[in-house]
Amino acid sequence: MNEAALTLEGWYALHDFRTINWSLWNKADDEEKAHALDDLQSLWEQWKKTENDNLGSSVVYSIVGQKADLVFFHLRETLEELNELETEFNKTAFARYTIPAYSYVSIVELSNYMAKPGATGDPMDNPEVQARLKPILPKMKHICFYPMNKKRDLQDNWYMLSMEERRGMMRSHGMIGRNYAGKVKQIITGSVGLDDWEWGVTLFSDDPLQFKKLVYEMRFDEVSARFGEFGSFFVGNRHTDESLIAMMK
Ligand code: 76R
Repeated sequence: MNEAALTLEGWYALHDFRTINWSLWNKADDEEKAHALDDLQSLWEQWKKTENDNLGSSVVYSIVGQKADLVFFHLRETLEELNELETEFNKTAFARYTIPAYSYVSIVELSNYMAKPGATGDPMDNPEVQARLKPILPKMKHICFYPMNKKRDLQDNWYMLSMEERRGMMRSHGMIGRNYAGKVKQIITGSVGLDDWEWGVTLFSDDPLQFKKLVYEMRFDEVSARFGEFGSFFVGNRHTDESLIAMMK
């Protein structure tokens, strides 16, 4: 059997995409709207507290285009906590005015392709590794999310390549990525056995054009050009609780 890449896992991730039911919202009276927004606000306060206590992280973005209107992106220690907060959200008066559009369940993942040879000790004891596995999500202006696979065709099967071949390609991938340091922040979440694709790719930037530049440049790199298969792309703008509430008013 071929050598599997070793992976380290951190917080579980839920990308919860919702469409706003505007016709229902527009029919609601002022009292119903105020109740819905109060519910949303108090849940959001809890998410902030969880983040301040370093027990998880949450961000909310609008989605541009018709695939969804909002994405709630949560990281938590356990799958149970993700489930609880999803149910808690669904119970709010605000959720009554939303329709599920798409969701993605995965876990923050780091692989050992770029590990320094000869490194000793348990990487889980390394504070830098811990910070990457349990990240406080960036509060940058834009988000881009898409799921992806690596191909398993007869000619191009990522999983049949040797560790050396894969490491070489991942090095080239990482070199391209590094050119975007400071401009794009990426969080790779693994989802083999958890959701329909193998990874979720979440990118954050203050300039949405950098998503296009980065993804385009990677298309020419062997690991994406030969092996990458991509799902739907979702792109949007950051919401704070104030901006979302203002938008609904
Ligand atoms: O661990 C590291 O961050 C260093 C090297 C690195 C790995 C191991 C790295 C760097 N990535 C890694 C793994 Mn990545 N990445 C993607 C996409 O659209 C496409 O073509 C692909 C989607 C983008 C845009 C991106 C960006 N990366 C992975 C994996 C797991 C592979 C596996 O295990 O087989 C996937 C699926 C994936 C996909 N990557 C970077 C970036 C960027 C910007 C970097 C540089 C990060 C930095 O140096 O700060």
